[in-house]
Amino acid sequence: MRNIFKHGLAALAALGAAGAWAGYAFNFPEPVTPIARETLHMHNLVMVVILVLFFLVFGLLIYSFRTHRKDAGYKAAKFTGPTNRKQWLWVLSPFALLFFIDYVVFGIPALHAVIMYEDTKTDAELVVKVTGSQWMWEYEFPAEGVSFPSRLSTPRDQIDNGAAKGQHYLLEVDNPLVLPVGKKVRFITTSNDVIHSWWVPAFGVKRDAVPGFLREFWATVEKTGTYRGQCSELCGKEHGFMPVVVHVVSQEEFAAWLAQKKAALKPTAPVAAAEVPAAAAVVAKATQ
Ligand SMILES: [Cu+2]
Repeated sequence: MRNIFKHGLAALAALGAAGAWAGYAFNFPEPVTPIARETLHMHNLVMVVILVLFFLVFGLLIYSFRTHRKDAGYKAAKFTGPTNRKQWLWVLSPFALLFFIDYVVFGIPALHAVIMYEDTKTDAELVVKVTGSQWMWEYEFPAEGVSFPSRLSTPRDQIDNGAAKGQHYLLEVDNPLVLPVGKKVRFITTSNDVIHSWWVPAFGVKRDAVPGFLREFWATVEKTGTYRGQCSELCGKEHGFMPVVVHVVSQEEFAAWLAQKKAALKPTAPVAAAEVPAAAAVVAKATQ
């Protein structure tokens, strides 16, 4: 018994050691888009309300068990349902309270968040098409005729335990997506093969990339920096090897990057129907 206790303590101490938790944070990543901020706000609001309800209800239960017990001389009531006004009030008030919390306290901000999330078009200054494929992402700026693949750049040695793992192990790519800070970017996402999901936690956006469909989301990143994410829809054996890396830079740096990309890459032909390239491809195929 003593040994178990000792080993338990040692295990706890090991878990508590700072090294064991390196790379883990207690809270969510710092939100850098309006959507991420709103989502975190909703989460915090719900957590506070449900914790208050939890302690209130359990407090009442424990109080009731203690006060209304038989050996303290309490006589149980005989009624089986509410009969007078006071009893009806006791029955209906928790219902009314929960209704209010659900539809007003949570409902209004949640509705606001969902409407905001879906508003991909208002004031969007840039369109980026994100195509998932097994196992990499392809980014396209349809208006600029620029597209490029973004693949995992972690060396194979690190994956096979032949070398020490780097700081951004499995979260680094050869060609990161570059975006300007403070600009609303409309993302259009689709897939070449199976369902993938483009996810950057700090942006608060995660949207499935579904073959044959165009799905949208948006982000206005308010802070420059490098943001990392992952594919978050099981998409095959290298699902864990298609990270997302986004560099958010100033408008000038973005313009310079785009110009350099344009010059370096063979530009794709400007797409006439930029809104529906995948649909156009399907139609072209069907008419062949
Ligand atoms: Cu994937």
